[in-house]
Amino acid sequence: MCGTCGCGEDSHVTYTKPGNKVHSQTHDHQHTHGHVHDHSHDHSHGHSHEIQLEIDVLSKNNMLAERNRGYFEALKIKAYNLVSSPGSGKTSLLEKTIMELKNDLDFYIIEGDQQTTHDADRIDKAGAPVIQVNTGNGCHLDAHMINHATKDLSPKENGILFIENVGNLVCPSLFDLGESKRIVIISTTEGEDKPLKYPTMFETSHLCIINKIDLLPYVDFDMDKAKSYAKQVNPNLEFIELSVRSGEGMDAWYEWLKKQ
Ligand SMILES: Nc1nc2c(ncn2[C@@H]2O[C@H](COP(=O)(O)OP(=O)(O)OP(=O)(O)O)[C@@H](O)[C@H]2O)c(=O)[nH]1
Ligand SMILES: [Mg+2]
Repeated sequence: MCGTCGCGEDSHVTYTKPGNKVHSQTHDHQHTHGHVHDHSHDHSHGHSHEIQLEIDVLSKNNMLAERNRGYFEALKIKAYNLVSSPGSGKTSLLEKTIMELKNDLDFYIIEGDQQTTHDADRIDKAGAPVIQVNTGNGCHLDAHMINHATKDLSPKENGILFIENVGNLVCPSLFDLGESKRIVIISTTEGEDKPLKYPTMFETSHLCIINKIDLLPYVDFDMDKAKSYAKQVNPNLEFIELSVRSGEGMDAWYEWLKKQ
């Protein structure tokens, strides 16, 4: 987990709605977490301490995630946690989905990035309520951030909440946010071996969207292999192949969303 990647030390999280800063906060757990990275000590006696801290951080997160889940269920809100490496097309998928379905469905968006409000600005233009969570040094969203951002967004009953996680195929996989389903996106430019290299992300997802199929003629991406690798780590994973750019496959995505 983040104990090995340096994520979160002194993390200062900010919550921003396009046009106005909501507020910022320093995260408790990130400080606890910070001890894990004290490289001045002798590593030979630090491991059980590190493991205990990781367990504590994750169990606190899981408890908060269950609270979020209860809140979503009470309001019949479907919450989807979108995870992927940077640049696979998460925001593009959301922009197009909002523009094409906003008359039928109520969308609410939480955008996670280390810095900038670029993605929230894009979503705002597409026409859905959005809040940007900047995680500072942190490389994932956690259940506490979602709790906080959800209160600011106040989604209505029967709404759909998309949570665009920080682009990273490792740490976000360990943090339950209380989502109804987790959606992993890979794009054809990333290589088909990602499910084997980053198995936890694929193991914990319900749906795998394979984006940028318009680029298939130009890249060495073996679709069958990609799916079979993903099935090796998660036999129950569903797949949708699409291109946000060309629109091919978007209908299958919309059908999936509507049948949930
Ligand atoms: N060719 C092609 N390009 C795409 C497609 N979808 C997205 N892109 C491009 O891919 C780039 C990254 O898209 P984003 O939507 O910003 O990706 P992201 O996953 O939100 O990125 P981060 O938030 O930084 O992790 C942009 O230049 C998009 O225009 C697609 O279907 N085909
Ligand atoms: Mg994005």
